[in-house]
Amino acid sequence: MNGRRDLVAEFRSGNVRGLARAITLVEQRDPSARRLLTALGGELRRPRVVGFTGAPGTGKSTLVDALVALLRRRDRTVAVIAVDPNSPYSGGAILGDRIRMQGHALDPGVYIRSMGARGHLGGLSVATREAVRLLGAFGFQHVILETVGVGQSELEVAAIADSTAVVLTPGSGDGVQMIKAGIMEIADVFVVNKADLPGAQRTVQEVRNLLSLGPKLEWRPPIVTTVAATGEGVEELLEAFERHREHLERSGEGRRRAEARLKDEAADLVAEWARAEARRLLDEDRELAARLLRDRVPYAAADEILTRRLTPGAVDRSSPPAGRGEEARPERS
Ligand SMILES: Nc1nc2c(ncn2[C@@H]2O[C@H](COP(=O)(O)OP(=O)(O)O)[C@@H](O)[C@H]2O)c(=O)[nH]1
Ligand SMILES: [Mg+2]
Repeated sequence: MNGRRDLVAEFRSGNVRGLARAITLVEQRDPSARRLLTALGGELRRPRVVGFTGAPGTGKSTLVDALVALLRRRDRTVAVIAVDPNSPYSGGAILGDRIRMQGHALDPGVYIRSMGARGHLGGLSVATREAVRLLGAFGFQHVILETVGVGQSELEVAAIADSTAVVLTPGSGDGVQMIKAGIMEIADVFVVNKADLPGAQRTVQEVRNLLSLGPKLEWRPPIVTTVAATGEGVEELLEAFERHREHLERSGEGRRRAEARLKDEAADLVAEWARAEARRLLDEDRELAARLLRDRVPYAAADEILTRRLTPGAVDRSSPPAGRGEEARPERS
């Protein structure tokens, strides 16, 4: 129940607990997080953000761990967020990852946590973007996003990151799956990890063939082979990210993506708010609910909610209007 000043002061003090609390508030979609982000407005520095996606077990966490170690050897600070849309749990890393990442546990230049969905439909990508913003404001130079679960998170992480690596392993033969899932499009870099296992070169060739089927783009995603377990190839991976970053700057694609990200985020915030408001009105306004049930189709009710609530300033007007349902939680404290 700390007030806004405390939260801002705690965050600015550089204490990692302030950062952790702020990210938890963001994750809970607590309005005080938005007030913190607004207060930090002038201090927001965009960190370099890379994302890792790929099937479970391909070695993403091991790779991320090796990349963190490399960045630390170069005196860069780095935060890792494990994004798990299927998990209601959060606040700590998945057990296996936590054990692996323990080498960095006492290093203040490294921050690691996972973020789960906590039942907020669509809220995870809004929350992840805000967490990235907080990490940048806190001073982290790099942020690494790792997808934990499978599903939507691949595309969401790719939409947030500057550069996205798709991690494959030898013999996984999932080329067709990748095309189906739209994974080819989101890869800025391909990683064939576990190159110590047989078949790595064949997998590289498969990806090369798949790429040659696609449109000729200005940026041809490089294919980097790694052995995450020993750190082999991780320097090359970092170089590939750097080259992609230079391409983004040179081509104007980086600016285009940054603009798209902001538009996405604004639209997501409106959608998130509107959905919560609509649910609240439908739960609280008995007449509205009765009419909806009588209509048997939702269109008139949806229209009415829009005309009642979609007025200028509504997004910031967090006090609930007339009709006090017991479920209504005051958003202002
Ligand atoms: N042989 C081999 N095994 C690896 C390599 N990288 C990771 N692994 C192993 O693959 C398993 C899954 O790794 P993990 O990083 O948890 O995969 P994630 O689910 O994609 O995060 C673990 O047992 C790792 O030790 C590698 O380069 N070679
Ligand atoms: Mg993992």
